[in-house]
Amino acid sequence: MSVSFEEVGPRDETALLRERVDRLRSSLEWAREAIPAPIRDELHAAVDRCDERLELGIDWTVVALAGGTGSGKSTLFNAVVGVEFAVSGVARPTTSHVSAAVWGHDRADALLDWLGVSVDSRLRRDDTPLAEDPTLTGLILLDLPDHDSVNPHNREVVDRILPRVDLLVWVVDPQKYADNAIHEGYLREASATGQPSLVVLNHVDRLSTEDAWDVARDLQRLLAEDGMHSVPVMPVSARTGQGVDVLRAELEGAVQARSVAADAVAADLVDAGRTLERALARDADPELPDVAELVGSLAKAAGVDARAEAAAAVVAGRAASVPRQEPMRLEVVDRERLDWVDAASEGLPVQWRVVIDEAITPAEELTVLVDRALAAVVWPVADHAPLFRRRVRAAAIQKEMLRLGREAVREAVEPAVVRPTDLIHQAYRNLDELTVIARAAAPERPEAGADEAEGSAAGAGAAEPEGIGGQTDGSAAAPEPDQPALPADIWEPVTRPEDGGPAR
Ligand SMILES: Nc1nc2c(ncn2[C@@H]2O[C@H](COP(=O)(O)OP(=O)(O)OP(=O)(O)O)[C@@H](O)[C@H]2O)c(=O)[nH]1
Ligand SMILES: [Mg+2]
Repeated sequence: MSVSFEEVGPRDETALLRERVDRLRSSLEWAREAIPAPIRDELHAAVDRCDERLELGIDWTVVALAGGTGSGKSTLFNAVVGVEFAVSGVARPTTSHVSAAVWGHDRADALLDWLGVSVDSRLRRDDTPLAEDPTLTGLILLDLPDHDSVNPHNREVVDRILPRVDLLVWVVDPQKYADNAIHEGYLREASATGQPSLVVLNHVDRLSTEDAWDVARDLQRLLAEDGMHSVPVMPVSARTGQGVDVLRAELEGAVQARSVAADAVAADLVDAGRTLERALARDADPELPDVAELVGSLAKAAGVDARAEAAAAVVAGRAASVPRQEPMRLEVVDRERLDWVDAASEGLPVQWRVVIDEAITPAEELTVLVDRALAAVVWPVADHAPLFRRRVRAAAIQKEMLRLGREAVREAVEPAVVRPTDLIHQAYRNLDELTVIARAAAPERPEAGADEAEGSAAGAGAAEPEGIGGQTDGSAAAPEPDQPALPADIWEPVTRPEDGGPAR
Protein backbone atom coordinates (compact mmCIF):
# COMPACT_ATOMS: atom_id res chain seq x y z
CA MET A 1 0.00 0.00 0.00
CA SER A 2 1.20 3.44 -0.71
CA VAL A 3 -0.14 6.84 0.19
CA SER A 4 -2.43 7.97 -2.59
CA PHE A 5 -1.88 11.29 -4.28
CA GLU A 6 -3.61 12.93 -7.17
CA GLU A 7 -1.31 12.69 -10.16
CA VAL A 8 -0.63 15.74 -12.23
CA GLY A 9 1.04 16.26 -15.55
CA PRO A 10 4.18 18.22 -16.18
CA ARG A 11 4.96 20.86 -13.64
CA ASP A 12 3.78 23.81 -15.64
CA GLU A 13 0.91 24.23 -13.25
CA THR A 14 2.38 27.35 -11.70
CA ALA A 15 2.19 29.12 -15.04
CA LEU A 16 -1.40 28.05 -15.59
CA LEU A 17 -2.54 29.06 -12.12
CA ARG A 18 -0.58 32.30 -12.26
CA GLU A 19 -2.30 33.14 -15.54
CA ARG A 20 -5.74 32.46 -14.06
CA VAL A 21 -5.06 34.51 -10.95
CA ASP A 22 -3.75 37.40 -13.07
CA ARG A 23 -6.83 37.24 -15.24
CA LEU A 24 -9.06 37.23 -12.18
CA ARG A 25 -7.25 40.28 -10.80
CA SER A 26 -7.44 42.32 -14.00
CA SER A 27 -11.03 41.27 -14.65
CA LEU A 28 -11.94 42.44 -11.17
CA GLU A 29 -10.33 45.77 -11.95
CA TRP A 30 -12.29 46.14 -15.15
CA ALA A 31 -15.53 44.92 -13.75
CA ARG A 32 -15.24 46.57 -10.34
CA GLU A 33 -18.65 48.15 -10.38
CA ALA A 34 -20.41 45.14 -11.82
CA ILE A 35 -19.63 43.01 -8.79
CA PRO A 36 -21.30 43.70 -5.48
CA ALA A 37 -18.82 44.90 -2.86
CA PRO A 38 -19.00 41.86 -0.51
CA ILE A 39 -18.39 39.47 -3.40
CA ARG A 40 -15.61 41.68 -4.67
CA ASP A 41 -13.95 41.69 -1.26
CA GLU A 42 -14.07 37.91 -1.12
CA LEU A 43 -12.53 37.70 -4.56
CA HIS A 44 -9.78 40.17 -3.73
CA ALA A 45 -8.94 38.16 -0.63
CA ALA A 46 -8.73 35.02 -2.78
CA VAL A 47 -6.43 36.78 -5.24
CA ASP A 48 -4.16 37.93 -2.40
CA ARG A 49 -3.98 34.43 -0.94
CA CYS A 50 -3.19 32.92 -4.33
CA ASP A 51 -0.53 35.56 -4.96
CA GLU A 52 1.16 34.80 -1.68
CA ARG A 53 1.23 31.07 -2.37
CA LEU A 54 2.38 31.43 -5.95
CA GLU A 55 5.10 33.75 -4.77
CA LEU A 56 6.48 31.02 -2.53
CA GLY A 57 6.49 28.54 -5.38
CA ILE A 58 3.89 25.83 -5.51
CA ASP A 59 5.92 23.17 -7.25
CA TRP A 60 7.73 22.09 -4.14
CA THR A 61 6.67 19.01 -2.25
CA VAL A 62 7.14 19.52 1.46
CA VAL A 63 7.43 16.38 3.58
CA ALA A 64 7.72 16.60 7.36
CA LEU A 65 9.13 14.02 9.73
CA ALA A 66 7.15 14.51 12.90
CA GLY A 67 6.51 12.56 16.08
CA GLY A 68 7.48 12.21 19.70
CA THR A 69 10.89 12.91 21.12
CA GLY A 70 13.46 10.18 20.55
CA SER A 71 11.33 8.40 17.93
CA GLY A 72 14.23 8.87 15.54
CA LYS A 73 13.14 11.70 13.26
CA SER A 74 16.58 13.26 12.98
CA THR A 75 18.27 9.89 12.49
CA LEU A 76 15.75 9.02 9.79
CA PHE A 77 16.25 12.40 8.15
CA ASN A 78 19.97 11.70 7.94
CA ALA A 79 19.35 8.17 6.66
CA VAL A 80 17.16 9.45 3.82
CA VAL A 81 19.46 12.34 3.02
CA GLY A 82 22.62 10.24 3.27
CA VAL A 83 24.44 12.95 5.22
CA GLU A 84 24.75 13.50 8.96
CA PHE A 85 23.08 16.88 8.98
CA ALA A 86 20.28 16.86 11.51
CA VAL A 87 21.52 16.47 15.04
CA SER A 88 20.28 13.28 16.62
CA GLY A 89 21.09 12.37 20.15
CA VAL A 90 20.39 10.87 23.47
CA ALA A 91 19.62 14.07 25.35
CA ARG A 92 15.88 14.70 25.00
CA PRO A 93 14.49 16.61 23.27
CA THR A 94 17.34 16.97 20.81
CA THR A 95 15.83 18.95 17.97
CA SER A 96 14.36 22.35 18.69
CA HIS A 97 14.65 23.95 15.28
CA VAL A 98 13.63 22.64 11.89
CA SER A 99 16.20 21.24 9.46
CA ALA A 100 15.43 21.06 5.76
CA ALA A 101 16.98 19.09 2.92
CA VAL A 102 16.18 20.58 -0.47
CA TRP A 103 16.38 18.53 -3.65
CA GLY A 104 16.12 20.93 -6.54
CA HIS A 105 17.72 23.45 -8.79
CA ASP A 106 16.11 26.33 -7.05
CA ARG A 107 17.04 27.42 -3.53
CA ALA A 108 13.43 27.65 -2.29
CA ASP A 109 14.48 30.50 -0.01
CA ALA A 110 11.09 32.22 0.07
CA LEU A 111 9.35 28.99 0.98
CA LEU A 112 11.93 28.04 3.61
CA ASP A 113 11.71 31.55 5.11
CA TRP A 114 7.95 31.18 5.23
CA LEU A 115 8.28 27.78 6.87
CA GLY A 116 10.65 29.35 9.37
CA VAL A 117 13.70 27.22 8.57
CA SER A 118 16.82 29.18 9.51
CA VAL A 119 19.45 29.69 6.83
CA ASP A 120 22.07 27.46 8.45
CA SER A 121 19.55 24.62 8.76
CA ARG A 122 19.09 24.28 5.00
CA LEU A 123 20.90 21.49 3.23
CA ARG A 124 21.04 21.96 -0.51
CA ARG A 125 22.45 20.70 -3.75
CA ASP A 126 25.41 23.05 -3.48
CA ASP A 127 26.28 21.58 -0.11
CA THR A 128 26.04 17.85 -0.70
CA PRO A 129 25.46 15.26 -3.39
CA LEU A 130 21.92 14.76 -2.14
CA ALA A 131 20.28 16.58 -5.01
CA GLU A 132 21.89 14.27 -7.54
CA ASP A 133 18.84 12.06 -7.20
CA PRO A 134 16.58 13.36 -9.98
CA THR A 135 13.58 11.34 -8.78
CA LEU A 136 13.48 13.49 -5.66
CA THR A 137 13.89 16.84 -7.40
CA GLY A 138 11.33 19.22 -5.94
CA LEU A 139 11.35 17.61 -2.50
CA ILE A 140 11.88 19.50 0.73
CA LEU A 141 12.29 17.13 3.66
CA LEU A 142 11.85 18.64 7.10
CA ASP A 143 13.07 17.28 10.41
CA LEU A 144 10.74 18.73 13.02
CA PRO A 145 11.11 19.05 16.76
CA ASP A 146 9.05 16.69 18.90
CA HIS A 147 5.37 17.56 19.16
CA ASP A 148 5.09 16.36 22.75
CA SER A 149 7.95 18.43 23.96
CA VAL A 150 8.68 19.78 27.38
CA ASN A 151 9.69 22.81 25.40
CA PRO A 152 6.48 24.65 24.38
CA HIS A 153 8.29 26.35 21.51
CA ASN A 154 8.71 22.95 19.82
CA ARG A 155 5.01 22.33 19.80
CA GLU A 156 4.38 25.77 18.31
CA VAL A 157 6.80 25.00 15.48
CA VAL A 158 5.05 21.71 14.77
CA ASP A 159 1.61 23.32 14.90
CA ARG A 160 2.65 26.01 12.48
CA ILE A 161 4.34 23.78 9.95
CA LEU A 162 2.20 20.66 9.75
CA PRO A 163 -0.82 22.21 8.01
CA ARG A 164 1.54 23.42 5.30
CA VAL A 165 3.11 20.11 4.37
CA ASP A 166 2.26 17.86 1.47
CA LEU A 167 3.01 14.63 3.27
CA LEU A 168 3.14 14.03 6.98
CA VAL A 169 5.49 11.23 8.01
CA TRP A 170 4.69 10.37 11.61
CA VAL A 171 7.64 8.58 13.23
CA VAL A 172 6.94 6.30 16.19
CA ASP A 173 9.05 4.27 18.54
CA PRO A 174 7.85 0.68 19.17
CA GLN A 175 8.06 1.27 22.90
CA LYS A 176 5.83 4.28 22.82
CA TYR A 177 3.52 3.68 19.92
CA ALA A 178 0.58 2.68 22.06
CA ASP A 179 0.59 5.77 24.23
CA ASN A 180 -1.63 8.63 23.34
CA ALA A 181 0.86 10.01 20.82
CA ILE A 182 -0.85 8.68 17.72
CA HIS A 183 -4.27 9.31 19.18
CA GLU A 184 -3.50 12.95 19.40
CA GLY A 185 -4.78 15.50 16.98
CA TYR A 186 -2.11 15.69 14.30
CA LEU A 187 -2.61 12.47 12.41
CA ARG A 188 -6.36 12.49 12.83
CA GLU A 189 -6.48 16.08 11.66
CA ALA A 190 -4.37 15.19 8.62
CA SER A 191 -6.60 12.26 7.88
CA ALA A 192 -9.77 14.33 8.28
CA THR A 193 -8.55 17.06 5.95
CA GLY A 194 -7.28 14.61 3.34
CA GLN A 195 -3.65 15.50 3.94
CA PRO A 196 -1.55 12.48 2.89
CA SER A 197 0.18 10.88 5.83
CA LEU A 198 1.96 7.71 6.79
CA VAL A 199 3.31 6.24 9.98
CA VAL A 200 6.89 5.06 10.20
CA LEU A 201 7.42 2.41 12.82
CA ASN A 202 11.08 3.08 13.57
CA HIS A 203 13.64 1.15 15.60
CA VAL A 204 12.55 -2.20 14.16
CA ASP A 205 16.18 -3.39 14.43
CA ARG A 206 15.53 -3.61 18.15
CA LEU A 207 12.71 -6.11 17.68
CA SER A 208 12.56 -9.66 16.50
CA THR A 209 10.82 -10.07 13.17
CA GLU A 210 7.83 -11.57 14.88
CA ASP A 211 7.54 -8.79 17.44
CA ALA A 212 7.95 -6.17 14.76
CA TRP A 213 5.06 -7.72 12.86
CA ASP A 214 2.93 -7.77 15.95
CA VAL A 215 3.68 -4.19 16.79
CA ALA A 216 3.06 -2.98 13.24
CA ARG A 217 -0.21 -4.88 13.10
CA ASP A 218 -1.28 -3.50 16.44
CA LEU A 219 -0.34 -0.01 15.37
CA GLN A 220 -2.37 -0.38 12.22
CA ARG A 221 -5.31 -1.59 14.31
CA LEU A 222 -5.05 1.45 16.58
CA LEU A 223 -5.03 3.75 13.60
CA ALA A 224 -8.05 1.98 12.13
CA GLU A 225 -9.88 2.25 15.43
CA ASP A 226 -9.33 5.96 15.22
CA GLY A 227 -10.80 6.01 11.73
CA MET A 228 -7.46 6.28 9.94
CA HIS A 229 -7.95 3.45 7.47
CA SER A 230 -5.86 4.96 4.74
CA VAL A 231 -2.74 5.71 6.75
CA PRO A 232 -0.11 3.10 5.97
CA VAL A 233 2.37 1.81 8.50
CA MET A 234 5.94 1.45 7.35
CA PRO A 235 8.45 -0.53 9.41
CA VAL A 236 11.88 1.08 9.26
CA SER A 237 15.16 1.18 11.03
CA ALA A 238 16.79 4.55 10.67
CA ARG A 239 19.86 3.08 12.27
CA THR A 240 20.42 0.09 9.95
CA GLY A 241 18.72 1.61 6.93
CA GLN A 242 16.17 -1.19 6.75
CA GLY A 243 13.00 -0.01 4.98
CA VAL A 244 14.48 3.39 4.20
CA ASP A 245 14.38 2.59 0.48
CA VAL A 246 10.62 1.98 0.78
CA LEU A 247 10.24 5.35 2.45
CA ARG A 248 12.27 6.95 -0.31
CA ALA A 249 9.95 5.35 -2.87
CA GLU A 250 7.00 7.00 -1.07
CA LEU A 251 8.82 10.31 -1.16
CA GLU A 252 9.33 9.90 -4.90
CA GLY A 253 5.60 9.30 -5.22
CA ALA A 254 4.91 12.44 -3.23
CA VAL A 255 7.20 14.46 -5.49
CA GLN A 256 5.24 13.33 -8.53
CA ALA A 257 2.01 14.42 -6.95
CA ARG A 258 0.24 17.68 -6.72
CA SER A 259 1.41 19.97 -3.95
CA VAL A 260 -0.74 21.27 -1.12
CA ALA A 261 0.03 24.81 -2.26
CA ALA A 262 -1.05 24.07 -5.84
CA ASP A 263 -4.20 22.46 -4.50
CA ALA A 264 -4.87 25.45 -2.29
CA VAL A 265 -4.54 27.89 -5.19
CA ALA A 266 -6.72 25.72 -7.42
CA ALA A 267 -9.28 25.39 -4.62
CA ASP A 268 -9.26 29.14 -4.07
CA LEU A 269 -10.00 29.65 -7.75
CA VAL A 270 -12.82 27.13 -7.60
CA ASP A 271 -14.23 28.98 -4.59
CA ALA A 272 -13.84 32.26 -6.45
CA GLY A 273 -15.83 30.70 -9.29
CA ARG A 274 -18.59 29.70 -6.88
CA THR A 275 -18.64 33.18 -5.38
CA LEU A 276 -18.83 34.68 -8.83
CA GLU A 277 -21.84 32.61 -9.74
CA ARG A 278 -23.76 34.97 -7.50
CA ALA A 279 -22.69 37.94 -9.62
CA LEU A 280 -22.86 36.50 -13.13
CA ALA A 281 -25.65 35.22 -15.32
CA ARG A 282 -25.47 31.53 -16.03
CA ASP A 283 -24.42 30.73 -19.61
CA ALA A 284 -24.45 34.35 -20.79
CA ASP A 285 -22.04 34.92 -23.64
CA PRO A 286 -21.72 38.64 -24.36
CA GLU A 287 -21.25 39.56 -27.99
CA LEU A 288 -19.75 42.68 -29.45
CA PRO A 289 -22.50 44.57 -31.30
CA ASP A 290 -22.08 45.21 -35.02
CA VAL A 291 -19.33 47.85 -35.27
CA ALA A 292 -19.94 48.52 -38.96
CA GLU A 293 -23.56 49.31 -38.18
CA LEU A 294 -22.63 51.81 -35.46
CA VAL A 295 -20.03 53.45 -37.69
CA GLY A 296 -22.45 53.57 -40.63
CA SER A 297 -25.20 55.14 -38.53
CA LEU A 298 -22.93 57.77 -37.00
CA ALA A 299 -21.38 58.61 -40.36
CA LYS A 300 -24.80 58.97 -41.88
CA ALA A 301 -25.97 61.14 -39.01
CA ALA A 302 -22.88 63.32 -39.51
CA GLY A 303 -23.91 63.88 -43.11
CA VAL A 304 -21.23 61.69 -44.70
CA ASP A 305 -23.72 59.84 -46.91
CA ALA A 306 -25.46 63.05 -47.98
CA ARG A 307 -22.19 64.77 -48.82
CA ALA A 308 -20.97 61.75 -50.79
CA GLU A 309 -24.20 61.78 -52.74
CA ALA A 310 -23.91 65.52 -53.32
CA ALA A 311 -20.32 65.10 -54.52
CA ALA A 312 -21.55 62.48 -56.99
CA ALA A 313 -24.22 64.91 -58.17
CA VAL A 314 -21.60 67.63 -58.69
CA VAL A 315 -19.45 65.25 -60.74
CA ALA A 316 -22.50 64.23 -62.70
CA GLY A 317 -23.36 67.87 -63.37
CA ARG A 318 -26.59 67.69 -61.39
CA ALA A 319 -25.48 70.03 -58.60
CA ALA A 320 -23.24 73.01 -58.20
CA SER A 321 -21.42 72.27 -54.93
CA VAL A 322 -21.06 69.92 -52.00
CA PRO A 323 -22.72 71.22 -48.79
CA ARG A 324 -20.55 72.03 -45.79
CA GLN A 325 -19.96 69.50 -43.06
CA GLU A 326 -22.73 69.98 -40.46
CA PRO A 327 -21.93 69.37 -36.79
CA MET A 328 -23.16 66.08 -35.34
CA ARG A 329 -26.38 66.16 -33.37
CA LEU A 330 -25.94 65.09 -29.78
CA GLU A 331 -29.28 63.30 -29.53
CA VAL A 332 -28.37 61.06 -32.46
CA VAL A 333 -25.06 60.09 -30.88
CA ASP A 334 -26.81 59.53 -27.59
CA ARG A 335 -29.37 57.20 -29.18
CA GLU A 336 -26.77 55.23 -31.15
CA ARG A 337 -24.63 54.93 -28.08
CA LEU A 338 -27.47 53.61 -25.94
CA ASP A 339 -28.42 51.09 -28.62
CA TRP A 340 -24.82 49.91 -28.48
CA VAL A 341 -24.84 49.61 -24.70
CA ASP A 342 -28.12 47.64 -24.84
CA ALA A 343 -26.81 45.23 -27.42
CA ALA A 344 -23.46 44.83 -25.64
CA SER A 345 -25.07 43.98 -22.31
CA GLU A 346 -27.76 41.67 -23.61
CA GLY A 347 -28.14 38.66 -21.34
CA LEU A 348 -25.80 40.07 -18.68
CA PRO A 349 -26.84 41.05 -15.16
CA VAL A 350 -28.04 44.62 -15.02
CA GLN A 351 -24.90 45.94 -13.28
CA TRP A 352 -22.89 44.98 -16.33
CA ARG A 353 -24.96 47.35 -18.46
CA VAL A 354 -24.00 50.14 -16.08
CA VAL A 355 -20.34 49.17 -16.26
CA ILE A 356 -20.32 49.14 -20.06
CA ASP A 357 -22.18 52.44 -20.12
CA GLU A 358 -19.57 53.97 -17.84
CA ALA A 359 -16.62 52.45 -19.64
CA ILE A 360 -17.42 53.90 -23.02
CA THR A 361 -17.03 57.58 -23.85
CA PRO A 362 -20.03 59.77 -22.93
CA ALA A 363 -22.22 61.04 -25.74
CA GLU A 364 -21.06 64.68 -25.60
CA GLU A 365 -17.44 63.71 -25.88
CA LEU A 366 -18.16 61.15 -28.55
CA THR A 367 -19.97 63.81 -30.58
CA VAL A 368 -16.91 66.05 -30.43
CA LEU A 369 -14.60 63.17 -31.34
CA VAL A 370 -16.63 62.21 -34.39
CA ASP A 371 -16.91 65.83 -35.53
CA ARG A 372 -13.21 66.34 -35.10
CA ALA A 373 -12.35 63.17 -36.96
CA LEU A 374 -14.55 64.13 -39.90
CA ALA A 375 -13.21 67.68 -39.96
CA ALA A 376 -9.69 66.29 -40.35
CA VAL A 377 -10.55 64.24 -43.43
CA VAL A 378 -9.04 65.41 -46.71
CA TRP A 379 -12.01 64.97 -49.02
CA PRO A 380 -11.56 64.53 -52.77
CA VAL A 381 -12.52 67.57 -54.83
CA ALA A 382 -15.76 67.15 -56.74
CA ASP A 383 -15.39 68.61 -60.28
CA HIS A 384 -17.64 68.28 -63.24
CA ALA A 385 -16.45 65.33 -65.25
CA PRO A 386 -16.51 65.01 -69.05
CA LEU A 387 -19.85 63.67 -70.15
CA PHE A 388 -18.76 60.18 -71.10
CA ARG A 389 -17.00 59.64 -67.72
CA ARG A 390 -19.65 61.10 -65.46
CA ARG A 391 -21.29 57.92 -64.28
CA VAL A 392 -18.08 56.15 -63.45
CA ARG A 393 -16.51 59.20 -61.74
CA ALA A 394 -19.69 59.99 -59.79
CA ALA A 395 -19.88 56.44 -58.45
CA ALA A 396 -16.17 56.46 -57.61
CA ILE A 397 -16.24 59.75 -55.67
CA GLN A 398 -19.35 58.72 -53.79
CA LYS A 399 -17.72 55.47 -52.79
CA GLU A 400 -14.46 57.13 -51.83
CA MET A 401 -16.19 59.77 -49.69
CA LEU A 402 -18.22 57.14 -47.89
CA ARG A 403 -15.06 55.13 -47.26
CA LEU A 404 -13.11 58.12 -45.93
CA GLY A 405 -15.98 59.31 -43.75
CA ARG A 406 -16.67 55.91 -42.26
CA GLU A 407 -13.00 55.26 -41.68
CA ALA A 408 -12.71 58.53 -39.76
CA VAL A 409 -15.75 57.67 -37.66
CA ARG A 410 -14.40 54.18 -37.03
CA GLU A 411 -11.10 55.60 -35.85
CA ALA A 412 -12.96 57.78 -33.37
CA VAL A 413 -15.30 55.05 -32.20
CA GLU A 414 -12.76 52.25 -31.88
CA PRO A 415 -10.93 53.49 -28.75
CA ALA A 416 -13.96 55.33 -27.37
CA VAL A 417 -16.59 52.59 -27.65
CA VAL A 418 -15.44 49.31 -29.16
CA ARG A 419 -12.29 48.63 -27.17
CA PRO A 420 -13.73 49.37 -23.72
CA THR A 421 -16.73 47.19 -24.50
CA ASP A 422 -14.47 44.41 -25.64
CA LEU A 423 -12.40 44.64 -22.45
CA ILE A 424 -15.48 44.45 -20.25
CA HIS A 425 -16.67 41.46 -22.24
CA GLN A 426 -13.29 39.81 -21.80
CA ALA A 427 -13.44 40.49 -18.07
CA TYR A 428 -16.89 38.92 -17.99
CA ARG A 429 -15.68 35.86 -19.88
CA ASN A 430 -12.62 35.49 -17.64
CA LEU A 431 -14.78 35.58 -14.56
CA ASP A 432 -17.33 33.31 -16.14
CA GLU A 433 -14.55 30.85 -16.95
CA LEU A 434 -14.01 30.46 -13.20
CA THR A 435 -17.67 29.66 -12.64
CA VAL A 436 -17.39 26.99 -15.33
CA ILE A 437 -14.31 25.56 -13.60
CA ALA A 438 -16.16 25.62 -10.28
CA ARG A 439 -19.13 23.80 -11.77
CA ALA A 440 -16.86 21.24 -13.37
CA ALA A 441 -15.03 20.74 -10.07
CA ALA A 442 -18.20 20.09 -8.09
CA PRO A 443 -19.06 16.57 -9.29
CA GLU A 444 -15.44 15.47 -8.90
CA ARG A 445 -15.56 15.89 -5.15
CA PRO A 446 -15.03 12.37 -3.86
CA GLU A 447 -17.53 10.87 -1.53
CA ALA A 448 -15.84 10.54 1.81
CA GLY A 449 -14.06 7.26 2.15
CA ALA A 450 -14.82 5.88 -1.31
CA ASP A 451 -11.70 7.19 -2.95
CA GLU A 452 -9.50 6.41 -0.04
CA ALA A 453 -10.44 2.78 -0.18
CA GLU A 454 -9.80 2.69 -3.89
CA GLY A 455 -6.51 4.51 -3.47
CA SER A 456 -5.39 1.95 -0.94
CA ALA A 457 -6.21 -0.94 -3.18
CA ALA A 458 -4.60 0.66 -6.19
CA GLY A 459 -1.47 1.49 -4.31
CA ALA A 460 -1.12 -1.89 -2.69
CA GLY A 461 1.71 -3.03 -4.91
CA ALA A 462 3.44 0.32 -5.23
CA ALA A 463 5.68 0.09 -2.23
CA GLU A 464 5.97 -3.63 -1.66
CA PRO A 465 8.34 -3.62 1.27
CA GLU A 466 11.06 -6.09 1.95
CA GLY A 467 9.28 -6.84 5.16
CA ILE A 468 10.90 -7.12 8.50
CA GLY A 469 13.80 -9.50 8.50
CA GLY A 470 13.08 -10.37 4.89
CA GLN A 471 9.46 -11.37 5.40
CA THR A 472 7.57 -10.58 2.21
CA ASP A 473 4.28 -12.34 2.54
CA GLY A 474 1.85 -9.64 1.57
CA SER A 475 -1.18 -11.71 0.57
CA ALA A 476 -4.32 -9.81 1.45
CA ALA A 477 -7.84 -11.05 1.95
CA ALA A 478 -10.30 -9.18 -0.20
CA PRO A 479 -12.69 -7.16 1.94
CA GLU A 480 -16.28 -8.31 2.13
CA PRO A 481 -18.36 -5.99 -0.02
CA ASP A 482 -20.42 -4.67 2.88
CA GLN A 483 -17.55 -4.33 5.29
CA PRO A 484 -15.54 -1.19 5.82
CA ALA A 485 -12.39 -0.84 3.75
CA LEU A 486 -9.33 -2.50 5.15
CA PRO A 487 -6.85 -0.26 6.83
CA ALA A 488 -4.03 0.73 4.59
CA ASP A 489 -1.45 -1.68 5.93
CA ILE A 490 1.56 -1.41 3.74
CA TRP A 491 2.53 -4.96 4.02
CA GLU A 492 -0.41 -6.91 5.24
CA PRO A 493 -4.00 -6.30 6.17
CA VAL A 494 -4.90 -5.91 9.76
CA THR A 495 -6.85 -8.58 11.54
CA ARG A 496 -10.00 -6.93 12.75
CA PRO A 497 -11.88 -8.29 15.75
CA GLU A 498 -15.13 -8.53 13.79
CA ASP A 499 -13.45 -10.93 11.35
CA GLY A 500 -13.27 -13.38 14.21
CA GLY A 501 -9.70 -14.29 13.46
CA PRO A 502 -6.82 -13.70 11.12
CA ALA A 503 -7.72 -12.29 7.77
CA ARG A 504 -5.58 -14.78 5.91
N1 LIG B 1 18.32 1.18 17.49
C1 LIG B 1 17.86 2.27 16.90
N2 LIG B 1 18.10 3.48 17.42
C2 LIG B 1 17.63 4.56 16.77
C3 LIG B 1 16.89 4.44 15.56
N3 LIG B 1 16.55 5.68 15.17
C4 LIG B 1 17.05 6.55 16.08
N4 LIG B 1 17.71 5.88 17.03
C5 LIG B 1 18.37 6.46 18.19
O1 LIG B 1 17.36 7.07 18.99
C6 LIG B 1 17.90 8.25 19.59
C7 LIG B 1 17.01 9.40 19.24
O2 LIG B 1 17.09 9.65 17.86
P1 LIG B 1 16.82 11.05 17.23
O3 LIG B 1 16.95 10.87 15.78
O4 LIG B 1 17.61 12.11 17.89
O5 LIG B 1 15.31 11.23 17.65
P2 LIG B 1 14.37 12.47 17.35
O6 LIG B 1 13.03 11.93 17.02
O7 LIG B 1 14.98 13.34 16.35
O8 LIG B 1 14.30 13.18 18.75
P3 LIG B 1 13.97 14.72 19.09
O9 LIG B 1 14.78 15.56 18.21
O10 LIG B 1 14.26 14.87 20.52
O11 LIG B 1 12.50 14.89 18.82
C8 LIG B 1 19.32 8.39 19.08
O12 LIG B 1 20.20 7.89 20.03
C9 LIG B 1 19.34 7.54 17.83
O13 LIG B 1 20.62 7.01 17.55
C10 LIG B 1 16.66 3.13 15.05
O14 LIG B 1 16.03 2.92 14.02
N5 LIG B 1 17.17 2.09 15.76
MG1 LIG C 1 15.49 15.28 16.37
